[in-house]
Amino acid sequence: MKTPDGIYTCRARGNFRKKSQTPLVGDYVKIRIVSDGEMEGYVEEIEERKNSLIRPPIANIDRLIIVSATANPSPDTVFIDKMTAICEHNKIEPVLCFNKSDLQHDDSIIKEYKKTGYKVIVTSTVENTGLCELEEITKSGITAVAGFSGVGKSSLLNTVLKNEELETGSISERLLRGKHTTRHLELYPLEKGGFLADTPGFSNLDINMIRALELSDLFREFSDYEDMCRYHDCTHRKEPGCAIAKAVEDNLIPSFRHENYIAFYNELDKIKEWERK
Ligand SMILES: Nc1nc2c(ncn2[C@@H]2O[C@H](COP(=O)(O)OP(=O)(O)OP(=O)(O)O)[C@@H](O)[C@H]2O)c(=O)[nH]1
Ligand SMILES: [Mg+2]
Ligand SMILES: [Zn+2]
Repeated sequence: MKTPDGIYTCRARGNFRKKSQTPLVGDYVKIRIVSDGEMEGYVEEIEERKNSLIRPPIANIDRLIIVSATANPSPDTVFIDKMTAICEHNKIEPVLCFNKSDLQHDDSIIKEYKKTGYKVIVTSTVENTGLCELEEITKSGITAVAGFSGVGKSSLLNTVLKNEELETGSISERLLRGKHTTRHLELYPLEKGGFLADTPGFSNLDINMIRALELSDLFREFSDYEDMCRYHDCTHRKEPGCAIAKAVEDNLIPSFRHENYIAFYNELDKIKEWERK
């Protein structure tokens, strides 16, 4: 735990486990110092969280940069759209980053995402492009990254964190020896006051905490149209006179965003209230 007097190594006390509460990276906590010389203590209390995520497991962040690679591996809209919905649900600002723009790729997904209203940045740590924008976005507050393994999260953060050297590695190195992949989540301070969190890559995402009826509010670009649906209780799936479907037809909303919305809605609609996490 970081304190004005330095960093203390802390254990969580048993009473958190009873309350099934676990301290997360990013938590503000009260600690009891056990040994000043050894800089050891116990976490006594977790302050109320502004927000928290299950994946990556972090609390109190201001924004989440959802990192995809333009190629190798190619972007996955299901992952991106689940992640943006989870951010909206938790009132965390999502930023979409498409890295490895130096590789041969198809621009269409990037163009489509620009229609959603989310901030989109296109970067390459090889050609050093888009990195000023990344620096600008991360200069204040707490920023975490999320994305598949190998998309370049640690490489991107290294360009902003001038005096840290986060582990990075090629996909083949990773598969062969399991090396250079990020294994733990850590917050790194920036000179100007912000913090950056590097996180291990992951691909499976649960959206069970979201209710089907809430979902359309979590697709930001839908808000411009949904008041114009013929039925006020339109779920924007197959109803006649749906303004979302019309906006998709008019190329104002990406069709894959609407398709993902429908798939997520149908998935969430099947979940019983007591099954929710
Ligand atoms: N061509 C290209 N390769 C890149 C770029 N950025 C990173 N890489 C390479 O992609 C590989 C993976 O980069 P990492 O930064 O380790 O990826 P990561 O997202 O942190 O991966 P995990 O820690 O496993 O989640 C490395 O070999 C990097 O050199 C880029 O802009 N262009
Ligand atoms: Mg990494
Ligand atoms: Zn509708």
